[in-house]
Amino acid sequence: LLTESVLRSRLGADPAGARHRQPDAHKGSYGHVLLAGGSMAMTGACLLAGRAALRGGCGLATWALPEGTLPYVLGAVPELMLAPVGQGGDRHWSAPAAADVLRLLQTRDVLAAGPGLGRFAGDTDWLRALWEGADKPLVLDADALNILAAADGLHAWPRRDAPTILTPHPGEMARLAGMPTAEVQRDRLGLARRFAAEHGVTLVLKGARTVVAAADGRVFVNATGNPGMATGGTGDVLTGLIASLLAQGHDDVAAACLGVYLHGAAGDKAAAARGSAASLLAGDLIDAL
Ligand code: NPW
Ligand code: AMP
Ligand code: MG
Repeated sequence: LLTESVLRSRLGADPAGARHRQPDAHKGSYGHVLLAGGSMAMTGACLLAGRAALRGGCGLATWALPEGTLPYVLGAVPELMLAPVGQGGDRHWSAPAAADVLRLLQTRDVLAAGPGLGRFAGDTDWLRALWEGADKPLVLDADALNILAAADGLHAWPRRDAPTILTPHPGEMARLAGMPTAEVQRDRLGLARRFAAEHGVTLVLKGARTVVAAADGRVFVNATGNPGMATGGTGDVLTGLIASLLAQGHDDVAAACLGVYLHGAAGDKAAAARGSAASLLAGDLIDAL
């Protein structure tokens, strides 16, 4: 069970919850997150992930987005840097953009891909290029997981040398594992443990009582969070937060455990402040971080 006292020491926070920052720190000291995602109708996902990454403490965050969507997001999150990729005018991802993402990653510390991506021609090639080419920690969420599932799963894909975190909700897990959602929910712990070990990844199976499974067989259950978090965009916030913790040097299992704990705790704090879980917005979690 993920508890506050265990995680507080891992996070380097004092008893009041404040996180230590070196007095002579600069923005390069805390890592640079690269996000790849977004499409014309789902620009919010990476705006949320990017803001969550910065609130999570990383020094810099860049969002690689289809070039044609740039005018629609300029200034929405001023702290977030924007890197237009793909063919001129693209409002959705295209397969050649994988090379652009890998080029950007050379000067960043972690890649998180998937939020708001949608499906596009050549998407399996795109994801496979990132899977094989990214020599930094990789977080896959949302549509990246759906692409993975449609590509016949991970069986035929090589093991990655760098850490890999997958963050499916039960619907995405069902697609990945090739079973109905109800079956995923029947044995969340067992399924997460088997999947992580079989594929050599850290698996974050989201939903009430999120399960984190490490490739070495360890399994953690999170107790923070509330049903108010069942609202659009909260998963995108988690993706940005986990990427941020990776960029700051936490290993994959620690980043996943800390991320889900803090994400749920932020949801609880935000729901209490608002007085109603039902009114919670994903952005409230970011402010509560
Ligand atoms: P059902 O209905 O039970 O059969 P999808 P998505 C299931 C982006 N977003 N327990 C459930 O299935 C994302 O980043 C953009 C049980 C549900 O209907 C993605 O790119 C936003 N079942 C894209 O949208 C804000 C559960 O999964 C189905 C479950 C699509 O992502 C919103 C839905 O999953 C969004 O984040 C649970 N706890 N949770 C933006 N502002 O830009 C989920 N399910 O079909 O994969 O769609 O998650 O909305
Ligand atoms: P997503 O479906 O990708 O937007 O992710 C939803 C996020 O909200 C995940 O982090 C879930 O664990 C969290 N969440 C959704 N419903 C609940 C719930 N009933 N209790 C706690 N957390 C939840
Ligand atoms: Mg999601």
